[in-house]
Amino acid sequence: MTPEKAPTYISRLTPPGQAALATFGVFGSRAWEIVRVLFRRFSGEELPDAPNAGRFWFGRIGGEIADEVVVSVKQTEPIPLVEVHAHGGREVARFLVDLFCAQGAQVCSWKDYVRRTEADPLSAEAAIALAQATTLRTASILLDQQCGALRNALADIVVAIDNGDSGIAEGMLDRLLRYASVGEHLTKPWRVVVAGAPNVGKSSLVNALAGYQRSIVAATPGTTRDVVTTSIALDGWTIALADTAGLRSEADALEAEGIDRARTTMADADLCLWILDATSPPAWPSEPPASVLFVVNKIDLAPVWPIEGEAIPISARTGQGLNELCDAVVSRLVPDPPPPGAPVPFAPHLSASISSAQRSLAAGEIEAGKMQIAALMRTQASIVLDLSLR
Ligand SMILES: Nc1nc2c(ncn2[C@@H]2O[C@H](COP(=O)(O)OP(=O)(O)OP(=O)(O)O)[C@@H](O)[C@H]2O)c(=O)[nH]1
Ligand SMILES: [Mg+2]
Repeated sequence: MTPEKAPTYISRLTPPGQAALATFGVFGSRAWEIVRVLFRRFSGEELPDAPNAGRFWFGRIGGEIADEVVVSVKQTEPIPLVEVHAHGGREVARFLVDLFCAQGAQVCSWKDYVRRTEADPLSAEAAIALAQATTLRTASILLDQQCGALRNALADIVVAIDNGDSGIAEGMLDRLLRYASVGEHLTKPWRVVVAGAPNVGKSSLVNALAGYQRSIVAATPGTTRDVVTTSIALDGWTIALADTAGLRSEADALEAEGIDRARTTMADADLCLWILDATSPPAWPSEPPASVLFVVNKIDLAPVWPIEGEAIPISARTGQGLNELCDAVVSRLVPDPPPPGAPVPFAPHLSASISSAQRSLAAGEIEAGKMQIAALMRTQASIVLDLSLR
């Protein structure tokens, strides 16, 4: 499609819903032409034919009903890109989008907009992921990737291959894959499950870590029936913490269903905190989970069994030992955190492609490996127009 024939898009860049302001991006060869038709300056003067990037104007868009807006020119080359800052709210947004569509613009989602307007596909994907980051730590790693950390590392690997240093390139790919697990969890939380026998203090621990009373705590064994998940962040890593029903063999039908759910959650978790009670004989798991930390709770009371070995002593009631427990969880989940600026494959499909390229190099298929890395740098996730915005 020639640039003239390519559609001009309008996209709401701020989330839908109640807000003071909404920002729209208008992108395409007719972006400025459409804005000129719709926009009226308060001074009554016409907008210029060809504006410079960085210029902005205050005025109105609409007829009898109109919204006050600021129009700003973000880019003129290679394709014009204009932002419209209007009032927020669903109806105002719908009204403005309809006006642009009546002039021939097409609606696209903000993700699609980022992919179309960002020259580097990896930067675009990192920018999209960045919008989902919930902690400063995960956001700063994604920001590094948006600024080119991964792209530059991949470019260096292609250079190494071109220089005939495929062994060096393999090592470089290996270093990237060190951070595959971290990369996968920048936008998706680690799953940590709190499990153990009834009444050992699982819900009390979840509440202590969450900082509020998320789960019901009671002296009656079998209080928690369903899986209760809480979002927390430890050392900047996001975690979905799941409280579960206490595991025991004698249980009524309802509790047995909760126990089934607890077992499924344990099987899917990245880490299990298996809680033991210092004040009753230890109830160990019948099958130890793949990744587990043993935690002895209620150490504010006199223990009835000798607590030794690697179990972490805590009191969910007084908070004793919780810092040590959090440190142990973080070291288990992220033993090797990436330093600032490090390249991180920030999505599972990136790590999968890097692994595949590494396998090709290891098998002596140098050209195939190089092509896989080059393809990764051109990766553009499929663009789906989100017409639901209209
Ligand atoms: N002294 C003391 N009591 C605690 C501590 N943690 C929990 N408890 C008490 O132990 C009892 C059970 O606590 P829960 O947190 O409900 O235990 P649970 O493991 O979630 O129990 P179920 O949901 O029944 O499996 C409650 O009476 C809590 O107050 C602790 O660190 N010290
Ligand atoms: Mg409970």
